[in-house]
Amino acid sequence: MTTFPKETIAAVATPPGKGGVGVIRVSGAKVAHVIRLVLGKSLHARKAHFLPFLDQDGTTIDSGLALFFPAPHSFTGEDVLELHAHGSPVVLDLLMRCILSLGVRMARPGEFSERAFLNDKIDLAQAEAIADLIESSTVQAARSAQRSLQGEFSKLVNTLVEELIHLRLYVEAAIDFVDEEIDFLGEGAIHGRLSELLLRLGQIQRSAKQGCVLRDGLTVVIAGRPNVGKSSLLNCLAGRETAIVTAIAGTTRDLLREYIQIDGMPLHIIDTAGLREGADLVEKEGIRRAREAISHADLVLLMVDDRQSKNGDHLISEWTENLPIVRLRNKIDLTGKEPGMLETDSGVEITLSVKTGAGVETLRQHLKQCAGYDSGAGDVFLARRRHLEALTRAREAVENGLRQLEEYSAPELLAEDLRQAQHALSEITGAFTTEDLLGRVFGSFCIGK
Ligand SMILES: Nc1nc2c(ncn2[C@@H]2O[C@H](COP(=O)(O)OP(=O)(O)OP(=O)(O)O)[C@@H](O)[C@H]2O)c(=O)[nH]1
Ligand SMILES: [Mg+2]
Repeated sequence: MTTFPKETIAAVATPPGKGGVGVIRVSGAKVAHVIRLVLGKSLHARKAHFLPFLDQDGTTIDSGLALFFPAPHSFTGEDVLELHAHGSPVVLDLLMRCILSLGVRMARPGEFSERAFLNDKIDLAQAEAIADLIESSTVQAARSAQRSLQGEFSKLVNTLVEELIHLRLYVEAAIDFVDEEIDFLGEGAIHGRLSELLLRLGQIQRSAKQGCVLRDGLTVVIAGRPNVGKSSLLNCLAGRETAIVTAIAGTTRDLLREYIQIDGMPLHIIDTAGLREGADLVEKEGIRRAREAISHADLVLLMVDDRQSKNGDHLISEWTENLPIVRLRNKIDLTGKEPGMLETDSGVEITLSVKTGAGVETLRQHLKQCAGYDSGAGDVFLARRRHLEALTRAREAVENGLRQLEEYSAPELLAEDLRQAQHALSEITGAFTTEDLLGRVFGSFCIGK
């Protein structure tokens, strides 16, 4: 675990720029010293004081509210001072300079949250939820982040960790008392508990997956031959004329990005240059970029003109192995086909007309389904890919353990799998961490958090 931080840190906690109020936060052992010198008097715990803020020669920099939260009852668990000044960058700069001259150093990004974590005020998933709440771009994302921040996600994970600890004790007892008459492992009880554990892991995984989509959004790339209606679809989904649409093949050359929401689910949609041979230099570059965008997509909408018989797969098949593809047959207003969705051998195919709008709603609903998103689901908590990965590792370990038990009756191997599963889950809440993981988590925060 990281060494206990000794230095006192300070940062402006409000966003850069001008505003009604600007807040400076100070945390650490030197807070009392800062209070004495900047405020000239002592403060009552957790009471708002309206006071002048003084610089070293006693001149008033500004007046405002000062709040003192003595350790351990503060956000970081250390002594914390908050100064609420006027939101002027100059005033805040002067105040910061004054505080930093008292042996306090500038906080690194996320350092307040990191200290809160190191002092056991919050766990790692909650610390991440703070950053996610601040960054959230939809109401649903904010609500889910709040749920994680209040510890709902951690509570679920901790219950599973407890169960794993019990199971490990049980299995290890069975190994130690192998000669006893009672056959612990043969009873079927352990089998049932493992299956139950897998079920619950699966539920959390589903919920976390939704949380991940809510946080990061799905990246959807529209690809296909020139002139099939890709840019028209982008405009239609975005609800505005972002892309130029003409009857000339090769209209789009650059990648065009739009950020949209479908019933609260964030989507990054990318329109690309039509794929074809023999294009000019500019279009060739566009096609190269299109291919790159496709290879990084979460989902590809592969569009063809319904008047053409081919499904367009040959255009992208070389570099889209394992990539989810939804096939779109556009311009059905010209062929008279009915709008709708079809399950084919190669996946889902949606017939639509971007021009008349027929079938577009089917596509929108299908995109939600692809992301596993349910706007009515109440118990989603915001999650990160890191959490999903840990949940997957835990699940694989338990599955493997169950197999060891069923196929080889090998309790030693099961015990090791259970240990690994516990380890993976504990990484989510930070009960097991490495310096590297902490650096990655807190380094992505903004200053003052
Ligand atoms: N009839 C009909 N025309 C459509 C439909 N969708 C798009 N179009 C027309 O098809 C032509 C090409 O549309 P775009 O959206 O520019 O096609 P694109 O795939 O982006 O083309 P490139 O950028 O050249 O690759 C335009 O004239 C559109 O108005 C549709 O559903 N029905
Ligand atoms: Mg286009």
